[in-house]
Amino acid sequence: MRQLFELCGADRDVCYSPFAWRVHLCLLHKGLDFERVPLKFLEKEPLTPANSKTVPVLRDGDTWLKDSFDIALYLDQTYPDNPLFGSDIAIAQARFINGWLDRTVVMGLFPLVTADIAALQDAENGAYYRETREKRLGAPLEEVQARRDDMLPAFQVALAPARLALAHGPYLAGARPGWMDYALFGNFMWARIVSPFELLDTGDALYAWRERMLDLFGGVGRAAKRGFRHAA
Ligand SMILES: N[C@@H](CCC(=O)N[C@@H](CS)C(=O)NCC(=O)O)C(=O)O
Repeated sequence: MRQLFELCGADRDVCYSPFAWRVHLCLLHKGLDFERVPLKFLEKEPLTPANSKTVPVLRDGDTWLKDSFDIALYLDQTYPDNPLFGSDIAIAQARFINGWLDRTVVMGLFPLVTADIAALQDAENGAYYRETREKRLGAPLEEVQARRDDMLPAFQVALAPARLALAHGPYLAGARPGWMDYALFGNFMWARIVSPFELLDTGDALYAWRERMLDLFGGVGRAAKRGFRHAA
């Protein structure tokens, strides 16, 4: 049995964790079947076999894994066909990219949608989210998010390395998508599901890349349920 434990809002069909989306797409890339297990923030008990307090967690038979990067490495080691990375050098480079994603992209995106994420939670999970995240941000979520139009240009500039790479092929990994594409795209899935706020201009090479990514695997990203009201 293969299960992907992810994060959901009050509506269990609204699964938005950027890290879980990375793994979701890596599993599809490998052609592996899996069951999605949506969990709310405070539902930590199912994660204990992986010794984790965060999602994603992957259960692959008797093997329990945590951390999206370690899960991607495991998938390539265990199911070598159709590699996500391709070589030891690619893995080392991916570690650097993972750091950029987690520190620059996730941290840059989080303030832009932070109150929208709170709006998806039920009362108990919303209170947990607000308390932990307001401590992190040092201000009320709504106050931070109210400045998102001013913060957006800096976020778009921070994406420049990915934009430059797309001058050389349709995907960051080249002619076909790889871990790097899924890892960056997971963040756009996060934003798409939690918020109506548009991050990219239509003329941006990343906009066209995001459209291609939304179409992969039968359009799984495009079909994912969005949580905010008046969603298209
Ligand atoms: N480095 C981890 C990060 C995972 C992570 O931060 N997950 C968040 C959801 S996006 C989480 O589970 N948070 C639980 C909490 O805040 O209680 C990975 O790549 O999997």
